[in-house]
Amino acid sequence: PGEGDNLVAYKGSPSAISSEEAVGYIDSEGPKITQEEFDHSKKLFFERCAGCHGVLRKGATGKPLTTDITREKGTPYLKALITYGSPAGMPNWGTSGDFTEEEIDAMARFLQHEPPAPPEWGLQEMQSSWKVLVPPEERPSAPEHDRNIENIFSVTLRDAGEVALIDGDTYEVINIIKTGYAVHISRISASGRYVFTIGRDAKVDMIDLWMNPPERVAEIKVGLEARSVETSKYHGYEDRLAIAGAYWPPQYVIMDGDTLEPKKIVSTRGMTVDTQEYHPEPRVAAIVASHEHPEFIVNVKETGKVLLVNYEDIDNLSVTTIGTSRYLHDGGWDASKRYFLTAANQSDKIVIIDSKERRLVGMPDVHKIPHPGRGANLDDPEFGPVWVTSALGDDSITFLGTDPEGHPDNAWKTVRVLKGQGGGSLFVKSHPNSTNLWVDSPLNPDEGISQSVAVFDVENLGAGYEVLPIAEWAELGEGPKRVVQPEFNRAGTEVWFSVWSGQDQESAIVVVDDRTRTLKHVIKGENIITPTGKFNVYNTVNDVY
Ligand code: DHE
Repeated sequence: PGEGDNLVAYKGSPSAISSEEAVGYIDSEGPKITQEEFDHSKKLFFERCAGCHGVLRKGATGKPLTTDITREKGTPYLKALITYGSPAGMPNWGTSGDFTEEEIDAMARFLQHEPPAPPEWGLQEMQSSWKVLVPPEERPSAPEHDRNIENIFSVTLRDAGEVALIDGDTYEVINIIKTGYAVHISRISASGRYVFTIGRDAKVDMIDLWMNPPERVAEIKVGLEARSVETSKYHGYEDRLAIAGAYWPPQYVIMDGDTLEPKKIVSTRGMTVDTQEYHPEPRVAAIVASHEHPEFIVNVKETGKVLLVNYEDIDNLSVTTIGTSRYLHDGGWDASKRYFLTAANQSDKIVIIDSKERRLVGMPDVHKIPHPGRGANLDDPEFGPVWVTSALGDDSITFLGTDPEGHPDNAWKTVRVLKGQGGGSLFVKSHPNSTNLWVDSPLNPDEGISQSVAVFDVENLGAGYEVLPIAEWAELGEGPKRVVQPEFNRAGTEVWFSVWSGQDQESAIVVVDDRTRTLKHVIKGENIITPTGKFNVYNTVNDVY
């Protein structure tokens, strides 16, 4: 039993690390394998397996595959697992036709040899990849165009290695910008001027929205593989610093906010929170900028630690380390922007950090594999302010109380669980000016569910949800057409969805009128290739969701 193409597209995304960079040897303890089989298995491992099992196979979303374990399991067991997958989430690489029988046989033996390791990436490598394309003194001193910058959207064009900057007032594509490979997120500097993108290949690009058209002004590669970037937002530090977190090597780097010059690199290798044993590959997941202190809040996935990295004096760096739970992934602020809520996905918990007092305030259990994105903040008619997450593993949509002052009995507890269309949900979204809660389900194996969204009326949550056939509205040809990631416009009157198809197929962005829940506009065309994440300038700067 496999999980369908949608989940494989998510979990089995190729690592940006080229397998040739990873050095490993056939060792005498492992079963017989030819050099050719070893090299091909190494390539397949980086392409399909490293994302879940980790480059060093210490495990995360996928089980650990270190040689003490794989040698005990043996070749026949490993072959069966790779062929048929498992109910725990391992894809069925054999019966799906992705891997041949020979590839599976070689992979089962490869896994019983020590894992090949990719190279490190320190200051020297960062400095040689760093380019200031337009120095600060040559940049405009005021916007060179009269577009409404606060309503521009930065849209990931995943498989094209680009972002599209789209005018949210006119739906015009302002510019398409070459970036790193498969940009994961865009974040915007506190002034709203600069967009920072992070490629899967750990390339950060910095775009100046004041230029006409907006263009890149600096770039740097902070590692071999990464997912997160953020910029300083604390009062007095606006636009001063940027930070990027890497999957490989496991580290974060603090950079100059004007030029991306690397200033301080910090490794995240260390002990796990629970068993307190050394982990060689604790990947950096979500990063947000604190509004309470001059700090970045950094999620370290495999060790289960949240770091509050104080950037006041980076030569004497002070970091508050909060032990939470494994494996930290994505998250966002509550409506007051004091509490950071983040998913520990494999523990089925939401970790809640008080950024003002710098401590853990709660770790409520939620349903299977929470995946909030940045989450959604609502005013629940019965329970007051709540933060919402959906889930990958089942159809639950969980509401957590976030108002310790006005509603102390509900704070940091699950107050309500709604049933959505099904599992495979990645993102929820709302807006202070909206009474709707939008829930996607792009990874659900049922096409009807992955190509539509559910919308709940916050004032009448008992009434269930309405389903909107977003992909159908886009009027596209063949393709998976997964509907992913709701994002509001500046005014909170429209919600934008990506219809994410294959690289050679037609995709689109569908704009829905939030109040009437009807189609307002479709943005498509040859240059809208595999859109996924969308980041509205105002909402991203101000953490409105
Ligand atoms: Fe994401 C956020 C990691 C697959 C689209 N994703 C994040 C964050 C992390 C992460 C750590 C939080 C960043 C932050 O806030 O600083 N994502 C990973 C993975 O490790 C994973 C599971 C597998 C992989 O190999 O990348 C993965 N993610 C995907 C996809 O397949 C998605 C759907 C399409 C794509 O573009 O690759 C995808 N991830 C997104 C989006 C966000 C995100 C759109 C930001 C959501 C937001 O609203 O903030």
